[in-house]
Amino acid sequence: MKNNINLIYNRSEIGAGTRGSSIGIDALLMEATKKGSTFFRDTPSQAINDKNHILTVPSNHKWAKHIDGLIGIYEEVCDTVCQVLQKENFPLIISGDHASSGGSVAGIKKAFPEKRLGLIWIDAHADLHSPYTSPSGNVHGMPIATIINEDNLKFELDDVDESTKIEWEKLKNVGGVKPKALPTDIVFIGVRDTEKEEDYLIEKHGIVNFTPEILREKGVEATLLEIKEELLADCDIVYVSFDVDSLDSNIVSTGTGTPVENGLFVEEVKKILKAFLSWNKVIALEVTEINPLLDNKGNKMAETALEILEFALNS
Ligand SMILES: [Mn+2]
Repeated sequence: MKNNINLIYNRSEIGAGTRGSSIGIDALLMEATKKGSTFFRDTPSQAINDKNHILTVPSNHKWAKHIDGLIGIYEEVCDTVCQVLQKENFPLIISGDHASSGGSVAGIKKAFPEKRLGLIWIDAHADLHSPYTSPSGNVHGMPIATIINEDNLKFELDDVDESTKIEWEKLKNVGGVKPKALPTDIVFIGVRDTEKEEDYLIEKHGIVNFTPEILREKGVEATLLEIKEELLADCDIVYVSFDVDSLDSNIVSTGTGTPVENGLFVEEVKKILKAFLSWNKVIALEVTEINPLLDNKGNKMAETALEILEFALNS
């Protein structure tokens, strides 16, 4: 457990393909109030200025929708995360869509440019697309590409116009360091819904992916040990990103932008997050992609995220 947490709410949902994840943050806070949880009440917090108003106008950037707005979001998230870290506090970022995490990592790298940064990505997806390979143009599928500076031009499918190319370079440059992490310093947990362009990068860079099956075969404890003692042993600091779509959509709910079945169990994620929050190398956590508008079971995804967080945060 970290005792110096500073909450950062990023209600931007401009990287997502479907609207509603901005409300995910308030669904979580509402649930906490209802359950009598005092964590959010008692923890210092600040909010990023979202730019969700731009979503009423169609984007000019077909293969990186609203990337012009996202650059500002990345910059503000970057500066906020950096300031929290410089005060020796622990940023807990609760974000609408997962594009946010590129800004979070930029902020970590801005605060610690000399440190080797590892990433633990708990997600159904690999988030490795670029505007050149994305099937949708939704930037929440691209944050790792911004972090490792990977365009994957070998699989160039999309006809990306010059202005989008310029904005994409700007997005990757936020925080002033490029790349922000090495692909070999990324560990996936729960990734099970990828495209062939991403599979190529996973193989090319040798990114280790603990799918739900592999996690169960190895066991949670052994997996955690392998991550800490082997895979990320040479990293100085570690960022953990928890996309709620890593959870099994049949067991939990469809309350997230891109729900995927056959995912992680709630008990597994509880144990994983609790273990990482007690690891001194872990310096920031992000929780993202709760979308109550898509939830088939009321507010189940926000309730579940609260249950996981409460468990992980209490020592
Ligand atoms: Mn994601």
